[in-house]
Amino acid sequence: MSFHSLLWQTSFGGLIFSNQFIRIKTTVPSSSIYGFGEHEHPSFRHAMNYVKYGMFSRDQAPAFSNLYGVHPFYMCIENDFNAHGILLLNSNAQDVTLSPHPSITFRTIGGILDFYLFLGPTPENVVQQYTEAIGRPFMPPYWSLGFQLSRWGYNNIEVQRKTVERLKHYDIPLDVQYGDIDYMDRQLDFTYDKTNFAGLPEYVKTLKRDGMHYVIILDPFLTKDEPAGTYKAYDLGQEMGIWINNSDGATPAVGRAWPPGDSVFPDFTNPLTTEWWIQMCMEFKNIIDYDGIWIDMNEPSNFATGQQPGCANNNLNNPPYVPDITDGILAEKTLCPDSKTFLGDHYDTHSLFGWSQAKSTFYASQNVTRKRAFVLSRSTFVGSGKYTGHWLGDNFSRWRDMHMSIIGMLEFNLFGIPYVGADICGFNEDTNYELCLRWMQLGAFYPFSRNHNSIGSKEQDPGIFGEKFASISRSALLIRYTLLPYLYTLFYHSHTSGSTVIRGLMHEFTSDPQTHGIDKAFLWGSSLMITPVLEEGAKSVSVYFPEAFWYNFYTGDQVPPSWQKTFVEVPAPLDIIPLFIRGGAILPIQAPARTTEHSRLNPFGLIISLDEQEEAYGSLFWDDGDSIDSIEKENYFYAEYKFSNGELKTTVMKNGFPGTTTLAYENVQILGLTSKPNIISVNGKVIPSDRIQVFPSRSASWKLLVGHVKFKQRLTLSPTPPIAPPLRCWSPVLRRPLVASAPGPAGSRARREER
Ligand code: MIG
Repeated sequence: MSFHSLLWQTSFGGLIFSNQFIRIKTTVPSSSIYGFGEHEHPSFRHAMNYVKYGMFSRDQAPAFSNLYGVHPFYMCIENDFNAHGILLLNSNAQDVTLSPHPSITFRTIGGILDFYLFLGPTPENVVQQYTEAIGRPFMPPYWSLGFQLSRWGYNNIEVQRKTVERLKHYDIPLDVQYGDIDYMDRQLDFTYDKTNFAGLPEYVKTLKRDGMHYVIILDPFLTKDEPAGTYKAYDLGQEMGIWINNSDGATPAVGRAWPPGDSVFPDFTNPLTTEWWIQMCMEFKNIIDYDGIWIDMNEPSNFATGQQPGCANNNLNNPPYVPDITDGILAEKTLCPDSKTFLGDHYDTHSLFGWSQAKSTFYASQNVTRKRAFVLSRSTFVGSGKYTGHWLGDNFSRWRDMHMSIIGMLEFNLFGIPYVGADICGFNEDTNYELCLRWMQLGAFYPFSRNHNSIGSKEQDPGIFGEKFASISRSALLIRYTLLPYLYTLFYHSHTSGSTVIRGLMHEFTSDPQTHGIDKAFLWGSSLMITPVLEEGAKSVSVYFPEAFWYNFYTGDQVPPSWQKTFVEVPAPLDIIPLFIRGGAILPIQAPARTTEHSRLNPFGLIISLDEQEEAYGSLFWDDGDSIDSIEKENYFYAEYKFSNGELKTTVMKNGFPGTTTLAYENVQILGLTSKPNIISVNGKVIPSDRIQVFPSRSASWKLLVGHVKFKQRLTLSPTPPIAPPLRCWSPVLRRPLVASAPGPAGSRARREER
C-alpha cells in the first residue's frame, strides 16, 4: 500500500511549449476538483466529463463561460482526504479541460508555465498557503459588513431618498447606500447630475449623520470629447499620458462606452496612473463625501470589438490558437490584444486590468477617506483579495441564480477573496415577492450583503413589498447584525492567517465524502451552518448534518444525534432561514441596531454551544472598525474563549484598543447544558437565579444574564465563587458538578485557532 498520492504526473506526454501556445497535461489523484474561475459553475465540485473552462476577463453576465475575472487555481481533495492546491500564475488567455481519467489539460497562449503547489493537508491549510503566496485578504471596515442597498436607475434623488426612507420606516438595518452611474452627469466619472441628483452632496452628509456610509461607482473609461478645458479627469490624464495606447505605443486607444462621445482607458499598470487616479478621487471627495469606491466595467469593457478603427490582422490579434472563450474573439467587448500598456502588450495584461485598478483604488480610497479602504471590483485576478471585494456580476432574478451565488462565494473564498456576494433579489429581469424574500434571507449571510437591481427593473428593496416582507427581511438582517462580531472575527483570521470566511462543509468534514458535493449549504467559519431555501414554493429544506453536535439557532434545541450523517427535511416556513450552530463553538454576538455605527455600542454576548466533550472554543477580534492597519499597528483587542469542565475562561491575548472600556458583555447562552445551572458565578460573583433563563422558552439550553461585565475583564463563568460558601452547580445529565477550578489566571495559551 502506498502512503503517497501522486499529485501530478505529466510523464505520458502532451507538453507543447511554443511562443503562442503552451500545453501541459497532468493526471490528478481524484475527481474532487474545485476552483478555476471566473465562471458560473453548475456545481462546486466539478464534473470531470471533458468540461472546458476558458479564462479571459470579460464583461459577461454569469453563464457557463469566461466571466469578469481570472483565477487559474484549483483545489483537489485526494482519495485519502488530504487536500492540495495548484496555481498556474499566468495572465494570458487560457483554458483547462477536466477529463475523467482524471486529468487536467492546461492551455495558455503566452507567458510561461509558472506553477505553484500548496500541500495542505487540509482545505483550510491550502487556502492559507495560497493566500500567503498571493496576498492575504484585506480587512474590511466594520460598516461594510452591514446591509447595503443599491440600484442602477433610481434616476433621481427623490426615488433614492424615498427608498432609504422606506427601509427606515420598517426599521430595516441599512449601513451603506450606493450611487450607480445614474448619479453622474451623463455618466462622466467625477461628476454628479446637478439636475436629477440636485442636492446629492448634502444628502450624502445626511445619510452619514444617520450612521450610514456612501459608496460611489467609478468606470474605467473617460470621454475624450468634452470641450477642451471642461473635463479635468480627461485633460489631466491626457497631459500625463496615462492611457492604454494603440499598437504604436504612442496614440491612445479609443473605444466607446457609457459616456457621450468616444472614450480612452487609463492604464493602471502605469504608476503615474495611480497618481492621477488618487488626485481625481481626492478632488471629488470635496464634492461628494463618499466612503468607498465601486469599480465596474474593468475587464476592461468596451462596447465594440477592439478600439477604433478595429484590430489589425496580426499574430497578437489573431493567435493561432484561441482558448475556449465566448465567441472565440479576444478583442470582443474590449480592446485589441496588440494595444500597449506600461507592463506590456494588452495580449498579456488584459486580464490584469481589474487587479491593477483595484490596487490603485485601494490606495485612492485610503488617501481620500484617511480610513480603511473599501473597494468593490468586478474584475479580479490572482491576488486581488488583498485590495478588493467582489460581487458576482449581473445575475438574474431567478431561483437558479441563488444556488449559483453560493457556488460563486465558495469559489471566491478559495481564490482569497472572501468579501463576496451576489446582487440580492437578482440584477437582470424583474424579481418577485417569494424569490426576493428567500434571497433577502440568503443574502443576510453573504459576506458582502447588498440588494442591487438593474435599470428598468421593478423596485426590489426590502421595503417595497409591504409590512410582512419587511419584517421577515428585518429579522434575517437582525440575525446577521447580532452575529457581526463573529463575522468580523472571521475576517480578522482571514486577513492574518488566510482562512476562509465562507466555506463548504467539505472544508470541515473532509473525511466524509458526502460533504464533497454539497453546495446548497455553507458555513460561516467552522461553526454556523446556513441552509437556505432555494426553490419556489418550498417550505422545507433537505439538510445534511455531518458528524458533529448541531443546535437549532432559533430554539437552542440540539439536533437529534440520529440525524448525523443523514439528509433530513427541515421545516422552513416563509419567515425562516434554517440555521444551525455546530457544537464546540463560542460565537461572540452583539445586540443589533439599524446601523453598525449604533450596534457597535450595544452589549455583547456569547453563544456557547457544547460539543460531545462538553467543550467549546471561540475568539473575538475588536477594534475601532475603520482605522487603516489597526492590526499591523496592534490597536486592537483579541480574546480567546474556552469552555470546559463547566467553566468559561477568557484569555485576553491583545488589549490594544482603548475603546473597549465602555463595552460590556450582558448575556451568555449555553447550548447543550441540558440541566438548569443552579448557581453560577461570573468573575467570582454569584448571579441571582432569576437571571438564568431557559433559552428561549422550551428547550434545554440556557441564557444567562450576566449583568454588566466589562469587556476588558476576563469573562469567566464558574459555578462557585472561590471563597463564598461551597455552592455547587450540579448537572444531572453530565452527572457531575459544573465546577472545576476557581476563576483564576487564564489557562494555557495554546488554543485551537478558529478551526
Ligand atoms: O453596462 O453601472 O455589473 O452592477 O449596475 C452595465 C451600471 C454597467 C454593470 C454592473 C452593474 C451596474 C451597471 N454596470
